[in-house]
Amino acid sequence: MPEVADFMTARSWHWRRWSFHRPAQIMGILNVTPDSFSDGGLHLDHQRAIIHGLAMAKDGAAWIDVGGESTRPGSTPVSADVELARVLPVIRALAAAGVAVSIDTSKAEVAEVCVASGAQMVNDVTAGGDAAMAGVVARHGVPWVIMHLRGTPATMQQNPTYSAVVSEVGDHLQQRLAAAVLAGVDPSQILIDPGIGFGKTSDHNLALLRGLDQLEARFDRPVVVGISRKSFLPRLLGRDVSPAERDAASHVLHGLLAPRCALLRVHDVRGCRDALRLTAILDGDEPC
Ligand code: PMM
Repeated sequence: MPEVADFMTARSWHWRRWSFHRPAQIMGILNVTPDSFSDGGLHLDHQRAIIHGLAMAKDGAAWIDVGGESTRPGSTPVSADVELARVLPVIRALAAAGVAVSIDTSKAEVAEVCVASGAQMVNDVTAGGDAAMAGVVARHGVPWVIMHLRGTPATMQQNPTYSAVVSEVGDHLQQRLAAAVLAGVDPSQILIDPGIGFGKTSDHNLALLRGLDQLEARFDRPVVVGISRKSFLPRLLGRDVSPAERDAASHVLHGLLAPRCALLRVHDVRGCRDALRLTAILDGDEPC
């Protein structure tokens, strides 16, 4: 296995009927919540959520990531029933239209129902914090994004400290992966995500973005990255910028990150697609 991933060379990974590769594909964010940090409340109405999901797919998102519970710092959890009432009609409609949907949930019960209703991937910010999640993923045989999160959304930004953030995040994901495999998950089902903004300072986030090659090489799995509109961007920019005004900065990073990961989780799909297209053209690759 290489010491670091060679981002000059494209890579692909396959599991059953699903393929992932870098340069990255786009995963459009669809939060059917009242309180997500950027799009909270915008898509709580099912019809509006479905229209937005279809538009993102048309604009070039390979996946639409549907979530019914906010994970913003300090957010409070909701019940499985509430989460399902928010996401199920949206997942059913998008799946029926042929859109590849992932369900952004940390509850096995929610994942089970959503996958049975047409979701093709589970995006779990707690990486199996619910002990029953691995069983659901193993039984259905769908891809599973396991993300690094320190603490809980309620506590994660309270003075996060690491001595070597890239290797510590890798160690945590390795433990989660080992537990998943023990529960019957095939390692080829797994995608890994360093969890940008989840229990990390701006410096930690930057170190992780610079260390994606190490993470990919360590796991030989596709890497998922979510930086879209996150609060470390205004900190890096040195000025106050509202979430809705962070797309330009997000897309600069998306263009730079595209050769280094397999999925970019983004709010503004059209802008991201433009960034990826220009990056590909500049690098002499096939434009998306
Ligand atoms: N970020 C959020 C939610 N879910 N899932 C993954 N895999 N990676 C992320 O970085 C991630 C996530 C928080 O952002 P949102 O409130 O805009 O959904």
